[in-house]
Amino acid sequence: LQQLMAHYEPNDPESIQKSFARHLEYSLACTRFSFTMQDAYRAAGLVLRDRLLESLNDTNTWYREQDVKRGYYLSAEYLIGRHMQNAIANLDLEQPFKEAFEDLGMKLEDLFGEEADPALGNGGLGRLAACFLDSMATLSLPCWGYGIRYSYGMFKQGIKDGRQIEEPDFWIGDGCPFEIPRPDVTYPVRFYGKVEEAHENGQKVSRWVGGEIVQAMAYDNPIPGFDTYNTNNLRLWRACPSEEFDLDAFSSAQFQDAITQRRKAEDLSAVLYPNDATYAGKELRLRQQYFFVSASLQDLLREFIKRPNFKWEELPQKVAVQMNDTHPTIAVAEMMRLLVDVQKLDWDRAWELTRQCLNYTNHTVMPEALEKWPVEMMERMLPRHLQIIYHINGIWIQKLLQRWGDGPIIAALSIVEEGDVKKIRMGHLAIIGSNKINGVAAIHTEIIKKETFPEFYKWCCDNGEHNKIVNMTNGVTPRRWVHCANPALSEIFTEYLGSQEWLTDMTKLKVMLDYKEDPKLHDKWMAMKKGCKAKLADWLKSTMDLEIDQDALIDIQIKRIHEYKRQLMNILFVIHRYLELKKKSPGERAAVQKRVVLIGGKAASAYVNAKIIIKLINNVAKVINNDPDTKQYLKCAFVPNYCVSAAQVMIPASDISEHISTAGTEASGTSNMKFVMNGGLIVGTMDGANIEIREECGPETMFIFGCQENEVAGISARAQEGHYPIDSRLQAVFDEIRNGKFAGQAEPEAQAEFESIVSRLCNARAAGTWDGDKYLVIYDFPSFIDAQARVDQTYKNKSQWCKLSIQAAASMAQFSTDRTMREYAKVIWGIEPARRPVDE
Ligand code: DL6
Repeated sequence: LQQLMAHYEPNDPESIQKSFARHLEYSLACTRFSFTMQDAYRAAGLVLRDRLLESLNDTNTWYREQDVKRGYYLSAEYLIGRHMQNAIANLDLEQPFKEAFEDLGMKLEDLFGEEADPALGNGGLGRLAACFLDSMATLSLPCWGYGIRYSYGMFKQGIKDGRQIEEPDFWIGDGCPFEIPRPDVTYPVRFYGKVEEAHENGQKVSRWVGGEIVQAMAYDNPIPGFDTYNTNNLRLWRACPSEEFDLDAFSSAQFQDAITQRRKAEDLSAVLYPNDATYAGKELRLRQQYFFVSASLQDLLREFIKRPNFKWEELPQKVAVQMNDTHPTIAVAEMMRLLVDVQKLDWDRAWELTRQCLNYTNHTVMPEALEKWPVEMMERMLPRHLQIIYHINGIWIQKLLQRWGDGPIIAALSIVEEGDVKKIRMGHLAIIGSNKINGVAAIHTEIIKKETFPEFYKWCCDNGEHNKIVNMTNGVTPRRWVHCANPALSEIFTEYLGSQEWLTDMTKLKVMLDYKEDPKLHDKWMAMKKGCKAKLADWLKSTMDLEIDQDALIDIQIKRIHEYKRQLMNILFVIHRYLELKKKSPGERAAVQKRVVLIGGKAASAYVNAKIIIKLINNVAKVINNDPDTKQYLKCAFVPNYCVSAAQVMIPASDISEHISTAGTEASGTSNMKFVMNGGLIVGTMDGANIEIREECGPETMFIFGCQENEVAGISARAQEGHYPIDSRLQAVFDEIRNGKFAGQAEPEAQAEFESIVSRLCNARAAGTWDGDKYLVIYDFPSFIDAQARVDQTYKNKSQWCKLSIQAAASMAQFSTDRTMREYAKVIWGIEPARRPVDE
C-alpha cells in the first residue's frame, strides 16, 4: 500500500483528462451523456484537489521531519475568492490544464466562472489574510491559517429601487471541491457552566465544568505556493453538536429541547457577521470567536506535544501565533487556561510562554472597532476566562502602580473598563498578552502609538521596549492580483523580463523602467488596458445591463461603504462634473474628457448613512445616464455585489481609482496597491499606504489632494467655531440635491434622506462629532476638484499617461505580501522558510 500511495498523480494533459473523467463518473456519478458545466467545474476541482492533497500531506510531513518553528494565523475572516484559477497557476498547471480542457471542447474561463466566490470575510482585513496565506506558502514558510467555516459568507448585495438589499450567500450549497472535511480532527469547546475549585496533589486547581459542549470539526483548504513544492493549510472549523441524537427524546417533551440545542451548536458557525469596522457586542459573536480560538489552540498545542521529547520551554521556539485584530484575542486567556488548567503548568511559566508566542495586529483607528465585552456576558459564557483575565489584570495593575503610582493612567490601562456596564477591553488584553503589536502602514503605526494606545506606548518606552509596537506595511499577492486578474499584463512583464521571476520577486520589475518611454511597450501597454476595458464592458453588460464607452477614462472606487472612505465626496464630485457639463454648449462638451465612474461596495446592514449614500449614488446615476445632453461624456454606476471576483475584472480596467479617506482614518488600504500594480493611477489623500505608494512610485504618478493628518484636529476645531466656508461649486451641488433633482416629490423618503445628509455636512458647529462634517468633505472638496482636473489634463497626453502608468506599476515591489510576510517572519515570528525538496 505504501508503494501504491507513494505514486503522484501525473500532470500531463492526458492524465488530467483521465482524472477528470474518473471524477465525473465516479465521484459525481455523472454519465458521459449528461453532465453540466457545473459538474465539469466540480470534477476539475477534484482533479486539482488530488494534487493539492499530495502536496499538502508531503509538506506537512516535511515540516514535522524538520521540526521547524510553525506560524499560526488566527483570523475570524478570510476573503479567499475563487480557488480554481489561483490553484492552477500556483501548481504550475496552466499549460496542461488549458490543453486538456480545450481538447475536450471546454474553456478554462468558463469553468472558473462556475465557482462560487467564498466570501468568508467583510473587506480589507479578510482579504489581507487571504493574500498572506498565498505568500506564506510561496515563501515556503511553515505557517497555517485558522478560522471559521461559515456556512453563509458575506451577504450578496442586490439593488432594488436604488437601495441595498441583502441576500444570504450559501456558498457551500453544492459543496466545495477544494475543501477536505476531517471528521477525525475534532475538539470539544465548552461554553457557560461554572468553575469549581479543587485540590490536586496539594495544589489548588480550577475546574471548568458543566455548561454545554460544542464540537469543532476541521475542514482543510490547501493553499499551494507558487514556484515551490510547499502547500500550506487553511484549517476552518465547523461547529457540530456534541452528542448524537437522543432517540428516546422522541417520546418525551425534551425532543424540542434536543433539536434546539443541536441547532444552537450549528448556528455557531452559520453566519459571518457583516460588520467590518464597527463592533456590535453580540453574544453569538463572542461565542464564534472563542469557538475557533479554542479549537485552533488545542490543535496547535497537540501538534507541539506530538513532537518527540517535547519540553514546554521550547514552545516559543516552535510556535508563533498572530491574532488578526481583536477578534481572536480571547486567545490570551485560552492559552493560559490550556497551559495552567489542562497542562498543569504554573501560572508564571504559562504567562511567559503565552506572552512570547502571541502577537497582535491592529487594523483600524476607529475606536468603535476595538472590541469590549460586558463582564456579565463573559462571566456567564466563559467564567474561567473571566477569572484568568482578572488575574492577569491584577498583576498588570500592580506593576503599573509600582512604577507610576496611582493616577488616571491606571484606569486608562486597565483591561477592565468601569462604568454603568463593566467591560473587558480586548485590545488591552491583546497588548498585555503579546510579544509584538503591529500596525499595517507607517502612518497607521504612528497613530496607534500616539492616539490609539498612547499610554501603552509610554509604558513600552519607559520599559525600554520601544520595539514592541512595530510597523508591518500591508501588501497584496501579485499571483492573484496581476497574474490571474490580468494575464495580458503578466505576459508583458514576462516577455520584457525574460522569465516569470517577477512573480516571486517584484523588484525585478524595475527593469520595466528602462522601457517606460519605449513606443513599442506603450503600444502593448495600451492594448493591454484596452483588452481589460473590453472585458469589463462585457461583464458590466452581462451582470447589470450597463453599456460603457470603452474609450472613456475609467474611474473606480470599490471598497466597503463608510463615511470615512468618503464615497459621498466622490458622488458629490460626479454631480459637480455633471452640472459643469450641463452649463457647456454641445461643442464645448465634446472637448471634455469622457469618464465612466464606477462605485461599488457593501454597507453593513445596520449602517443607515452608508445605505443612504448607496441610494444617492444610484439616483444620481439614473439622472446622469439618462440625460441626453451629457450621457455621452459622463456615465456613473453603482456596481452591485462587489466581491473578489468582481475586483478581478474591475481593477485591471481602471485608469484611475479613488482612495480618498480623510487623512488619518484609513489604516492602510490594499486595493490602492492592486490598482497601481495593474497600471492604474491613484487619486488619493495622504493617508494609509497611499503615502508609501507615492514614495515608491514618485509623486508625479499620483493625484494627491486634501489636508494632512496633522491638520485634521485644527480644521475640525475651526469648523466648530463656525469658520468653515463652503466652496460655491459644492454649494451648487447641495442646492441641486435640496431642489429635488435626484429624488424630489417622486421619492419623498429618499429626498428627506439626501437633505439630511447635506444638512449634517453643513452643520459646521457640530463638526468633530457624528453630527457634523466629521470627515471634512467640505474642507477637502475644492482640492478634490483640482486633483480631478489634473487627472483630465494629464490623461490628454496618452504617452505621458502611459509612461506614468508603467512607472507606477513597475515600482510596486514593496507592496507584495511576499515582502510583508518576510518581515513578519523575521521581526515578529522568528520563522525560517522550510522549502520542501523536489520529489523524485
Ligand atoms: O489591514 C487590512 C485592512 C486595511 O488595509 C484597511 O485600511 C482597514 O480598514 C481594514 N480594516 C478592516 C476592519 N477592521 N477591523 N476591525 O477591515 O484592514
